[in-house]
Amino acid sequence: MKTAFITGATSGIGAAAARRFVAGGWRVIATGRRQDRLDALAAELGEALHPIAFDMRDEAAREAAVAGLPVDFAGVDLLLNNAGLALGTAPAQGACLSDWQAMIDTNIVGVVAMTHRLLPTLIERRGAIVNLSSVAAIYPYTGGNVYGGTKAFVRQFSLGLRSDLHGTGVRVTSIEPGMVETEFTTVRTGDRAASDTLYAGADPMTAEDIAETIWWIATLPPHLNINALELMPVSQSFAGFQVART
Ligand code: NDP
Ligand code: 8X3
Repeated sequence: MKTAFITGATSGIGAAAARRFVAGGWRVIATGRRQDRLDALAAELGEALHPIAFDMRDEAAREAAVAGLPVDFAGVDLLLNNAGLALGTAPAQGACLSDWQAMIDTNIVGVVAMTHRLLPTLIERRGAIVNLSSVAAIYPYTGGNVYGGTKAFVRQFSLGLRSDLHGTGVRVTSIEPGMVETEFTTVRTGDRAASDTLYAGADPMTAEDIAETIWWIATLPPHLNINALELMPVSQSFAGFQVART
């Protein structure tokens, strides 16, 4: 039986992935800060799920979470670095520095630290790392500033890991979705009413769409590696440059 370590499994893509991997016969370690969400997921998915509530930004908590894994869950075959957030929609000149720090600490430091901690077991088991980047890594937009920067880091870190892990059999993938309907938009705007309008009427992708894609990547034959995968809903595409005139 294989084991997936999924960060940010209390909602959205992470919760959908936890359900998908348990349905596929895997054990899942599910993490996030909200204990009540993890309790509900554990009640739903049973013994195949091992929930651990901790803040990804807390170094001691990260270490305790991994060091305290029960023996059945200690060998990790897949690390899904999914926990992440976007805070604020303001341009840089109106942004809050603490929001920027929270995104860097979660989206970059958390991903790097979890990867570093789990690399020995992933190498031993010829496992896989799937990192949640974003289209924001590639296409800049107003208000995307630090969020886009963190996701560009995740993409490049993933490609760099591919090089470093050459010959180990460990697979690494950067997934780069566009709009997915999750609690992400609520966190970003801090306001449900505003978030309802962010993707409203746009027919965004669902968390299940992304979970199914992650499952597909994880269950490909072991000689195949998806390096990077960009996905958008049909309703989303690109626009041009902006020009300021005097
Ligand atoms: P959600 O807000 O639904 O889920 C985010 C998850 O991250 C939650 O489980 C949350 O758990 C966890 N998380 C956030 N901060 C922390 C922290 N400090 N410590 C531990 N866990 C944390 O959003 P999504 O499912 O959409 O987001 C998942 C990933 O997908 C993110 O990395 C996001 O950037 C990326 N993404 C999302 C897109 C979208 O349109 N939705 C598009 C492209 C990429 P808790 O709050 O319980 O701690
Ligand atoms: C965020 C995706 O399309 O809202 O990661 O910029 S999008």
